Amino acid sequence: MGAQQVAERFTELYGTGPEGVWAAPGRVNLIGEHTDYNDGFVMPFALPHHTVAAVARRDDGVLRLHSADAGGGARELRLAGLTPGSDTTWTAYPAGVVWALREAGHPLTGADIHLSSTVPTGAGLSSSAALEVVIALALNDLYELGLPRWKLARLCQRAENVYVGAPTGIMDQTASACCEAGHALFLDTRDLSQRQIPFDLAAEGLRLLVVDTQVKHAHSGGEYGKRRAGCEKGAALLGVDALRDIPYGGLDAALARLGDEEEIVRLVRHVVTEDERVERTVALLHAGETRAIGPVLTEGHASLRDDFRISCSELDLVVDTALTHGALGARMTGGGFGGSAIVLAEATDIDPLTKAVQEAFTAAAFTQPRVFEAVPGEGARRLV
Ligand code: GAF
Repeated sequence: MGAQQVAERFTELYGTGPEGVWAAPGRVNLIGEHTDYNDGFVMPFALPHHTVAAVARRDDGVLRLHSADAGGGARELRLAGLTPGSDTTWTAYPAGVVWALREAGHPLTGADIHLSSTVPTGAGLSSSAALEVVIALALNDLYELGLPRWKLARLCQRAENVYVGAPTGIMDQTASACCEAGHALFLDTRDLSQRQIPFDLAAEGLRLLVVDTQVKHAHSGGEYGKRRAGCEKGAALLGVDALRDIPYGGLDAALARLGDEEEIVRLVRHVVTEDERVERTVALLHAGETRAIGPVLTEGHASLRDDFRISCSELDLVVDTALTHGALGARMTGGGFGGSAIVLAEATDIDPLTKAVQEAFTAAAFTQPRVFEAVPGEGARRLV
């Protein structure tokens, strides 16, 4: 839905026009999975799919929220009554951002908000971060808070961790807030330093597909938190602040020190090797060897499947089918337990490869996946 339609719907709902309209995208993570809460490296890029918000300030301590994608009328909340853990519906995300901004000392007095999104939900493509970041950016502009993008991302993460109760890292919010069109974002999640890496696959005759398996996932469920707790236990056993501090060259020695802690060994091995894969991907792209990142992506999938154990039959089927039909590389993307896979392939192989994946899903009696091409889009921005 375009900015004008969202603004018109806002006017129908609330009786007056919005003060502005903003957009924030979902993301695909090229490589660097479950490294962000280990202070490691990630490399997402923004999708063209985004969440649009029409917003106007209020001065009576009331927050009204409406979404074109959820049933029902506008939900009305009192700012003074916003309480972490009190809301298990979609409104917890925008309300959580308002809560986090106020808790950080920013004197918001209320808002009317209407939202509309094209980011698929539960697909591992960061619909939650898009929702948080669009609200943060709109309120930052309207209330003239002057917060830099990385800080907005941190506040959105706090909303998700504390208000919503999902123990996620900083990647998705930073991707939505800071990505640039035509680039992937190389982010060091320890200090949030960033490099925009040119990523123009079409110019090289390549394409990248997103295959949404339609298997829904949720990070407030226990498995994501268990992996995170396991990584933190690994860091504590090894005497480091975070697994980022285990150098790739010191991995074998670190694993030997973990002895018979088999599960921790697997988690540590994934995180340390995944950080190395991100650095290798950056080096290959820098050297103009884009095709050579394919096998790195595939290695990443094997590590997530066998060591981190967060893949599922549908994701494995996408990866295996794509590879046997000529893909250069393929992996699950995002938090796992369902969601989406990405496939890097020659442009000329895309149609037969897509057909092969669809046929494999039919043969396995799985729900048909949603397949689309991902081209790095713009980060969050004001539209009107
Ligand atoms: C989810 C989380 F929100 C991110 O912080 C990150 O941990 C990702 O899973 C896995 O890389 O998207």
